[in-house]
Amino acid sequence: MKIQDISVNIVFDSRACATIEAVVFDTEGNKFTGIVPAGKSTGVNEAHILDPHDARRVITETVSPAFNDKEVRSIAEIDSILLGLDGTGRKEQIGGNVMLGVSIAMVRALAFAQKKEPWEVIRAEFFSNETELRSPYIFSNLINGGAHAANNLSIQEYMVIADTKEEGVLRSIERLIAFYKELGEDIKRMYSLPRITIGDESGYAVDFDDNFAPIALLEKKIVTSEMQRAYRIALDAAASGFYKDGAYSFDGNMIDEGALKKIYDTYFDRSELLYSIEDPFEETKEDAFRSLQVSHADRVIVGDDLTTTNTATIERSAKNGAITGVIIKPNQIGTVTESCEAIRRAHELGVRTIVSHRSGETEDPILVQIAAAANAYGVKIGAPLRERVFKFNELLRIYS
Ligand code: 2PG
Ligand code: MG
Repeated sequence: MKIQDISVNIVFDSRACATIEAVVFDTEGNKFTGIVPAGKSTGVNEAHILDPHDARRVITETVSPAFNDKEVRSIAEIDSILLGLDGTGRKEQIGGNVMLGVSIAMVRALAFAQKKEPWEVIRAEFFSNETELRSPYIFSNLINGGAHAANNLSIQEYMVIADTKEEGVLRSIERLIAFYKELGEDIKRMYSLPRITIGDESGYAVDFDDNFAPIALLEKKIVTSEMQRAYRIALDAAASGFYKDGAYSFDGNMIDEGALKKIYDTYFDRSELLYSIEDPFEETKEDAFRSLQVSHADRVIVGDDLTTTNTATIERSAKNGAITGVIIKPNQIGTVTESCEAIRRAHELGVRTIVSHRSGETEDPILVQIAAAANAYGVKIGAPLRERVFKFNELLRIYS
């Protein structure tokens, strides 16, 4: 496939913040796009993001000329050109958002040229050992707190992990939608609310009695609706968001790391269905992650801000015993190639991979294609409402 040139549209994400859509044209006049989402609870080591207007200048002046009239054959080749144009670890020169938008659009261009789906092209290049197509667990964020909601919860996300394998993806999503709607009615009744607010990822965002109350509610609802075989519970504490000067702000108190660990211990003891906790401590406190993982070897501690989709960091944290699960967010690292390498290494180390959206999302569903290519353990895609539905729909296109 031969590239003609690359341009960019400034578009808006689900929080109405400006982001970029890279537009790649091949020499036959076909056009391919890639849109970049944005996080709010971001890790300090995430790739540098250029302001969309600067991104437009960089694409026009630097990136497009590098691809002009260029024959490209693989994702790795394209991404190595992008990485070469930047030359910095944190993508400070051309920006992680510029790289990712172009990288995604190029995957679509390659897929079109080969008359394949994006996941097939990604698989052929990075995951050729995967022979079957296994649908991922859906991590669906039904109750929002932390930076994603204006309520009293320190913990950012209360998710159900829906098993899609037994009943198939369509039936699982139908059931999840019904569960989500009923949960909203339950919360209204429980707290006598005339209406219910939702957060950035479409989960319910009301005040609760304390940070455990949403877990208790989900556990009870799963059991009463007889979904124990299909649903477990996952948290994303996103603890850097409620950490300041050595203490965590939790249930109205400032507490230290040891006290927070004890609280998580009781959560695991009180909730049989609680399976995983993402970023339980501030993002540099790897020892605390490890101590929680060691105490609960049958549960999964997940790195996100801790690991920022960086292969070397994932390897270090996994070898240290700090995590047995990891979040993969392409825009934390910058290119599709680096995201796939991170997944590949995680799988080699026996770490469960969960390919994730950002709280500021768009209509671009590439994360689902990457998850399908890799047979990732899970996809983390919010509650089944509003713009979050686009990722559910992409699952349906691939798996049903
Ligand atoms: C997270 C993400 C997505 P954000 O912390 O895992 O849920 O949030 O995109 O705001 O970083
Ligand atoms: Mg997270």
